[in-house]
Amino acid sequence: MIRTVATKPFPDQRPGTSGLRKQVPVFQQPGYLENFIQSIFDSLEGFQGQTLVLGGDGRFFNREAIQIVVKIAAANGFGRIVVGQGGILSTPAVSALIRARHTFGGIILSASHNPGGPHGDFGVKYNIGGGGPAPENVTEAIFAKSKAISAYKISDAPDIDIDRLGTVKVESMDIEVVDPVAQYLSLMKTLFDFDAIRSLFASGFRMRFDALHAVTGPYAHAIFEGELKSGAGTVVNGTPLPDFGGHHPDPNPTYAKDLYDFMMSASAPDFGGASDGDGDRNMILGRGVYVTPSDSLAILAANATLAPGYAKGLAGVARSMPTSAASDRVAAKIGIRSYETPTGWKFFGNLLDAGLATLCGEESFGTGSNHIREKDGVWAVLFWLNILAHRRISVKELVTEHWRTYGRNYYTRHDYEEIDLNAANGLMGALRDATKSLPGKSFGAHKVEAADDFAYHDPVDHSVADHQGVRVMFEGGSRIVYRLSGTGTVGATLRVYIEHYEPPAGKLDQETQAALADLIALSRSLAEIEKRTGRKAPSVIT
Ligand code: VG1
Ligand code: CO
Repeated sequence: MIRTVATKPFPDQRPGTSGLRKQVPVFQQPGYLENFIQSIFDSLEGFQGQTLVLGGDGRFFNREAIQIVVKIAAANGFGRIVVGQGGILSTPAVSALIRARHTFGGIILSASHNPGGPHGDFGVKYNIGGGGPAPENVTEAIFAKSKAISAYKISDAPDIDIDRLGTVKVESMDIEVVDPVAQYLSLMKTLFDFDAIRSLFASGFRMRFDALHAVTGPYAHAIFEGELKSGAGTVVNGTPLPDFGGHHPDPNPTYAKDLYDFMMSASAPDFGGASDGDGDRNMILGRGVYVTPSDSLAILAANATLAPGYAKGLAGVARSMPTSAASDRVAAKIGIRSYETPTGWKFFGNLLDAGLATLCGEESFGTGSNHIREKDGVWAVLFWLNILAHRRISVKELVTEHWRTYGRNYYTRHDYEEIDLNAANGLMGALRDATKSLPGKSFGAHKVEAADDFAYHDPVDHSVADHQGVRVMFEGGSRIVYRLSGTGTVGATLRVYIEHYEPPAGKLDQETQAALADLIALSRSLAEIEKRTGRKAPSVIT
């Protein structure tokens, strides 16, 4: 039976950079998840009888949330739900399923790289029919509905068995429980040369993939060990756990430290990769070398035609504003378009749909292409393996060769987490004001060429997104960028992005923090970080 339940709005349901992300106890309040799901449906039109894809990253509250979404979708008139077995689907797998099955949209239950467990975070993302994150007009419409909601509709049917493959019914809606990996794997086979990668492994090439006890475990076991015969034990931490084993499921040198240290050790294999909670991020390492995400995007762009899915060449490369300009240099050299968008994958959607860009990337360990409308961790690892299978050189050689051709964009991101919200807003306000007076000023060897608060004019739908971060650009291509995180759940997080360009003939083998030392010091004094936030140093450096 369908029930209509009276409810009151929760005023804090504004979706951020990627969906609504809150601490688990917030989501566990009676009616909280129900309200948000009903608000999503209230903001949509024309879904009666249509199909919705549903899955999550297996974190704490995933299974309960799946049942609630199913019952609200049934009560609101969806015709079918395609759900991953056990409630599991990575973010890229959801995007792939939406596209392959031409569904109305999808719901992803994840707080991505944020920790999970009873005291961790939970999240809900709505993806549109093209497979990408809901654009701003949709998320704002959801927020508006959430502020005015007075009731939600829900079926009182018993819970469904999400562990058994097959189709069952709730009210008049079909629920199809599918293998989370199958369709994704078939898509990867159309893009990459699996035979070449198999021969690479057969030749003795060794890798380690760290799934960080998050959603990519099942994908990695099936694809690397199963299809590509990478060898038993290639995948570590391959079982999704509700609390990710107590760790941040975030593939960077800080939170994937075991993998990082292993790759820097004497017993390192040839290649290392990791992915995040929901499977859309990636970290790439070689023996004794860590590849920055910005460099990874540039290197994939420069070598893309080695992969069958990109053999005809790229239309263009898009990167988020704080991402280093390394990919711009590749685009300029091979004569393709390049774009600079605000942070967040949703801004790539129009460029991909319009065929203006093929590859996209963010400095935050996100890389992807027009195969779906999300960033894709396992895809990035496969792309690297495909390139290495053809080049048969080490990761270190490939990276060094790249720098010798294009120059090196030394790059680091310094995060100041959980700082006071007012202090953070004051700091950003002061920087915004300073943009007018900074151009022309010199700080040691660095002369400011331009400064602004980044605004993006979408070339396809002509929408404008402003206040996307303060950029201070110096002569010679160095940059400092400041912005506040849209995904944190406690206080504010200030992100400071620091970059210096060294031409091909310059010093290419310095340690990153050392190479950037004077700009790092300037990034702190320019924004008065210690005075305003009390922090002498960042909490995370990537
Ligand atoms: C962060 C990253 C951003 C990324 C976003 C979602 O956002 O900086 O590049 O798109 O997370 O990634 P913010 O606003 O906290 O800087 V994920 O893996 O959560 O989908
Ligand atoms: Co993620």
